[in-house]
Amino acid sequence: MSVLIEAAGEKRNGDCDIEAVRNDWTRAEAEALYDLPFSDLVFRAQTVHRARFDPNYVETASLLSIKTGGCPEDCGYCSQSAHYDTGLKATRLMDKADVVATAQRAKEAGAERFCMAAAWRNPKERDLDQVCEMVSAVKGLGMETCVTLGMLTPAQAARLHDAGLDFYNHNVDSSAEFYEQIITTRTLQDRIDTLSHVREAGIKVCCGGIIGMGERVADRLGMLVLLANLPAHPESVPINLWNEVKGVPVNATAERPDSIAVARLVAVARIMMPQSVVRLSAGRQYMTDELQALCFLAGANSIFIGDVLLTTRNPQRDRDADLLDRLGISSNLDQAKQAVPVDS
Ligand code: SAM
Ligand code: DTB
Ligand code: SF4
Repeated sequence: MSVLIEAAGEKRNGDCDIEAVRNDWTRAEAEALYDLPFSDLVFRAQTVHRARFDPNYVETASLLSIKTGGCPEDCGYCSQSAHYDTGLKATRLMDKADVVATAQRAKEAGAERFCMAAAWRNPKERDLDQVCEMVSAVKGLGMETCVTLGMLTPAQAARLHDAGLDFYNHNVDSSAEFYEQIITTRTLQDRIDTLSHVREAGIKVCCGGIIGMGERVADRLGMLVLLANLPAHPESVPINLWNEVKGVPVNATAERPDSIAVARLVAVARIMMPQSVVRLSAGRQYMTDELQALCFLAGANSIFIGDVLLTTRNPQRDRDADLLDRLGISSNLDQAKQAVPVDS
């Protein structure tokens, strides 16, 4: 295969850098990829994808909000921030037994990974004791584990690792410039510090961001450059399309990207981070089957299953199973014991 592709202002052979895992991406290169003729971009992304992944397999993860709302952070997109009146009722940390029972149901419904999320700035030691127990118990069910608890110290990351945690989710959310417009209570550098504590503890990194908050295409690409230039690429890259929440500041600026823009971004993420699993995360409720198919073609290879994400909606499990079936994509949903809703 030899396809000449214009990228970064120069003619490059489309198959020569498939093996390259780089951490020195420039915005100009990301823009040049994004602006390729659509067919060239998707072909290149699919070629990169096939070099490392089964193109007909999609990973399934399930989410649970183990501590909802009342969060001291002011993330301008989030239903759980105590800074905004979103109508959400804050809850206490769930009991371990309820978390494990929910994980068991998620496993039976076809989830490979179970991600537990808490609306904290950072976990208190007493809370971390309980989360570590939850992680060990969910791991004991034979599922991959992920938690997202806000900022961590190196010692807290080490404790989670010792409890058997596989992934820690902590997003950069957007470009450095746009980040400052949507979050003021913690800096991007705080987040990057937590990511390095997670990495140093030997936990795999899940890190991505959100589109559709009123940012420019340049911000979306700036976010991908940030992710791709981390010391090591995140093993997992969630791309969230902002799920509408009433009462938050982002409402004023939000503009949902068109389908072609979403597919282009996924393709660029796949090319820039060839070894990472790219997850179509929040916002699939707004996507047509055709757009999701295009995103899988562009290199997305993971989804959240279950009717609810944390506080917002997700497509129903049976609809996902039907879509993957029609696309000839296999997943753990095929092995699911029963077609039960994840959140039942
Ligand atoms: N509190 C933790 C934190 O922020 O680190 C973890 C939970 S937080 C809900 C995890 C991520 O979900 C955020 O960083 C953001 O990228 C994404 N997110 C939150 N609200 C969203 C929404 N309404 N639509 C899309 N993504 C959202
Ligand atoms: C991520 O990037 N997306 C997930 C997970 N990490 C924790 C969260 C999506 C949340 C969507 C908004 C909600 O349901 O409250
Ligand atoms: Fe809190 Fe996380 Fe929501 Fe920010 S995204 S307000 S840290 S729950």
